[in-house]
Amino acid sequence: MPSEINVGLVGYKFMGKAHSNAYMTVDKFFDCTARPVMKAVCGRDQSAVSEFAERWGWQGYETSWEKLVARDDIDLVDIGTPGSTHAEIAIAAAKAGKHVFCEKPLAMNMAECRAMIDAVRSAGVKNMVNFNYRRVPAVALAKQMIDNDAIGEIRHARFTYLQDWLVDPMFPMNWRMRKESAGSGAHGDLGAHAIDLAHYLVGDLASVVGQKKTFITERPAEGTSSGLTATAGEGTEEVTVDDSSMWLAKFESGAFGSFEATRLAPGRKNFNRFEINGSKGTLVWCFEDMNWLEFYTTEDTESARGFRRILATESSHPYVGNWWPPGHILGYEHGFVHAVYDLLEDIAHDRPCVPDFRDGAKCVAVLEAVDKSIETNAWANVERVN
Ligand code: SOE
Repeated sequence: MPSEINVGLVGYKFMGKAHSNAYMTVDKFFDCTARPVMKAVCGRDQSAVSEFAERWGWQGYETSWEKLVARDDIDLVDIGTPGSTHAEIAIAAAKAGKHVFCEKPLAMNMAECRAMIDAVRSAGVKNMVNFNYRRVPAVALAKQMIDNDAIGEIRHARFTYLQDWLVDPMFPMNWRMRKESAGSGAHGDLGAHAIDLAHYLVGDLASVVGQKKTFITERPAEGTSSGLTATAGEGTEEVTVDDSSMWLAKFESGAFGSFEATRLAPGRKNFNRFEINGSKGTLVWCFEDMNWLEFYTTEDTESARGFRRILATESSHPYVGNWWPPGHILGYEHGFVHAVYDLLEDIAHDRPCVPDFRDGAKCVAVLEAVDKSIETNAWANVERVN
């Protein structure tokens, strides 16, 4: 069993920071069987990536991902770059015998997903897609409660992911608004999280019908951009992805689902919310109040029935015992630490990762089914992924 896992990270912007923070922190709070060694971070701009490496505790840096992937001293390649680059890097990493951790959505389309799955399976390497919201303690608690039959048979599940950072038409272009780099807009960026939570909590989606729309079709050209901030350059550029998507779904179980993803909901910053109604109870969670889980059960005495709010910060709640005393709440970054902890343990103990590339592909299959339903103006079945 390895006592160390050497990591190479590709990408050093928003996700690069979230992942770097996770590697820096994980073995301080969690007893890792194999601790991560932050070998090298990779980016094209030498001065920016070297500064990032220094600041975030990477031993070194590379300016070509091909070089990073070929290095003998890297065990795990972590991909935190735009979606259009995931397949090429992941396939090369797997062929070089590296374990692969990849940001969501896994790839631009199902053809890329299938090639990525083939590559990791033939190489026999561990693979995980980063759906960080699964690792929020209140969400993992919801999963435990559903598995323990707390809400009974699920009938309705509503997933809403709303942001407002593009509501200003003067917000400049960046890679997230170009089809060739992002694949889709709110649909894939936010909808992917909603779909993954649906798969995790409710089960597989079977068929869908929906709409996508680009309300703001032109924006100031890109000057500089990082994360969700940007400055304008000269002129304007056409937006080639949706800024909103809305769709209905049927789960394999027979439950109904509704999904909404938008970057145009004023006041909603990172409003990733679900409400799941079962035959004897309801669970509600929203990331903007991420430590709380709401629970209603018909098993309470009738006169005392009502939603209770569970503060998921007790040491008995998933992941929490490793952090602070009860009530000392957790934040966005902790989900990434939990994901990295699970990944490192799975590698160390040679067991499958969850969610893996197959789960990432199942999510892309749903995104594509919604696109198909838009093209055909009808319900579309979700492709099965083996
Ligand atoms: C931007 O919309 C974004 O950073 C997404 O890319 C992330 O996946 C989500 O967690 C927060 O919003």
